[in-house]
Amino acid sequence: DTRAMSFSKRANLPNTHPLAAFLLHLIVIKRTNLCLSADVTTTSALLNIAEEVGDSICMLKTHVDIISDFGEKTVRGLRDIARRKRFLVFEDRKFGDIGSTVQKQYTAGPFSIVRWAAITNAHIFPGPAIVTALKAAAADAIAAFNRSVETEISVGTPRPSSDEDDGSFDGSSEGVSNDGDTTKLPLRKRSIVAATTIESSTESTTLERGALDEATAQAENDREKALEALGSPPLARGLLLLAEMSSEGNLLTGAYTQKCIDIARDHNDFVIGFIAQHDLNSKPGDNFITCTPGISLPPPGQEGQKVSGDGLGQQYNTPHKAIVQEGCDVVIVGRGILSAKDRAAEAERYRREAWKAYEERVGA
Ligand code: 5IU
Repeated sequence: DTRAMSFSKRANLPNTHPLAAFLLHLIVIKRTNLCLSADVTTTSALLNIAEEVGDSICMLKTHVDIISDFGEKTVRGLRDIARRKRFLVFEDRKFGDIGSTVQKQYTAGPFSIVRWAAITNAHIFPGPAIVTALKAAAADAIAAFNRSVETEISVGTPRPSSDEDDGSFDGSSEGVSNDGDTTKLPLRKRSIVAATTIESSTESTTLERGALDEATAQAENDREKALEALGSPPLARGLLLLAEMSSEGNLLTGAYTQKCIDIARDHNDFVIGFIAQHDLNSKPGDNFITCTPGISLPPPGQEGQKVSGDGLGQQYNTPHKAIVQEGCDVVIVGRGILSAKDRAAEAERYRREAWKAYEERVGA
């Protein structure tokens, strides 16, 4: 039963996707199961909020199609902050088309999401091919990236390490100057290991498992050391399936949600979890991460008050209800944090509440 299980234990279950294992370890070390929903419309607003709340989150959720000046600056800026503050980037793209189209939407166009977002999500109403198509596109993109790294290493021009160290990549050779250090071969090896894991799931993390366990165990005392031991995210991509929504009258219920679980089980080498309003792990072996939007807290000093919605269909629950009663793992918060006067302090308040709720659930 994953509800009563600690995140560290879940990270080490067999068949845990390397990216999921990384995220679970990160959550434990940073003591945060909070995801910020950064629904802002400019690059500078995005980078500012990422910088302000980065320490308090495990994941930052974007909607890149609302960023008016999206470009290389957005990608590089976000990558730098994510690497420094240690969080994963999740593009809330909600893919929902036939396989051939979503592959292009994932890898091409002005956004080329696969390059910079470790995690994205998809609806399953087009049928299971949406998952296999995105999985194949991710594997291709990673393989192409590895080939380019190999080529550059063999001709003695390794890519700057910053391009690989955070599990993001460019897919283009932009020839950024570097220190010319050709001894960085382990990068290539690591990348290749990671690429095979996207096909066959777990092999790569077992290698580092001992170190990771030690890292999470010592996180209590020395967070920085633990983060260092955790290292960079694997060069892998993961998908969340939209199993349930928070909005009033939505149609993602009953048999539809059940179908979503079936598809996730069939593809747990790529599907790392769900966007859902409650924990959907029910069979032995299920270890999906439940990420839950529609979360808010009453303002400080008004604890008894209920925040019910936004007048546009959104419905809210508290972190406590989502995590303890419904068994959700990661809470996704947008306006609750974005509209606060002190956004860093408000993110910390959400982080504390969500983490306390998790500890209550697992009896820590
Ligand atoms: N979001 C939801 N509910 C859902 C799904 C996605 O709110 O069921 I699927 C997104 C929309 C928005 C964020 O980007 O999560 C929630 O923002 P607020 O916390 O500001 O309501």
